This record gives sequence, structure tokens and C-alpha cells, in this order.
Amino acid sequence: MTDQPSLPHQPDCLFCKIVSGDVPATIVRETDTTVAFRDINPQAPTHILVIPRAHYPDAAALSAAEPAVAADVLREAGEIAAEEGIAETGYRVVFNTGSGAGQTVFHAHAHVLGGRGLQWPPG
Ligand code: IU
Repeated sequence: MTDQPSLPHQPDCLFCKIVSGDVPATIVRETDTTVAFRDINPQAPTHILVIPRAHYPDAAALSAAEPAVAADVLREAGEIAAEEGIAETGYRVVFNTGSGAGQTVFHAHAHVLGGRGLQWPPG
């Protein structure tokens, strides 16, 4: 049996630990390239994070290195919105990028938010 090529991984990254199962999360969907789980501190009735299995520090790094996986993350966001029943009323997909924009976990992730009215511009 041949070994699978190893994915970019950071041992001290919380989201890498969710991917590996070392940290528990309420997982809602998984694909070969992505994992989606409920945010531990939800900001809307539906608040789900979609992450690549591979470690990239933010969405820009992910899309530069693995554009097909970035597309997988976006497709999953849409599938989740449909499954959660928020697609018809409207929902938001957010990639906080950089600490000045509120990014606190430096493993690329899309927030999928919906189930309430969402204001624009965001804070
Ligand atoms: P941010 O865009 O990097 O700020 O988003 C990180 C999110 O990860 C934030 O909404 C947290 O509530 C969420 N989160 C989580 O779901 N589980 C955790 O163990 C930790 C953070 I730490």
C-alpha cells in the first residue's frame, strides 16, 4: 500500500486538530478536502465554519496554493446553506483575513451565517 501524500499541517493549530479528530467539534459535513462544523460561539442561528483539511493561514494563501480546494470550500458553503434552510432568506459567507479584520484562528475558514437579518456594512 502506498502512503497518501501528507497535507500541509500545523501541530499546534486548533482547526488542524479538529480535522484530525484530536479536538471535538459538531461536524455537519465532510468531503475529501473540507470539513464543516458548528461554530462554538455562534453569531447567528446558523453559524457554521467550512475549512480545508490542509493548513493554510487564510483564504488568500489557500486560493493561491489550492484554487480547486478554495472552490470546494465555497461549494460546501452553498450546500450547507441549502441544507440548513437559510439559502432562500439569504445568508453570508465571510472570510476574516488578518487580525485587523477579526481573524483569530489562522487556518483558512469560511463562516456561513444565516437565520436572522444581517446588517450591511458589517461591523
Ligand atoms: P475568526 O474569523 O478567525 O475570528 O473565526 C474563528 C472562529 O472559530 C470564531 O467564530 C470562533 O468562535 C470559532 N471557534 C470554534 O468554533 N471552536 C473553537 O474551539 C475556537 C474557535 I478557539
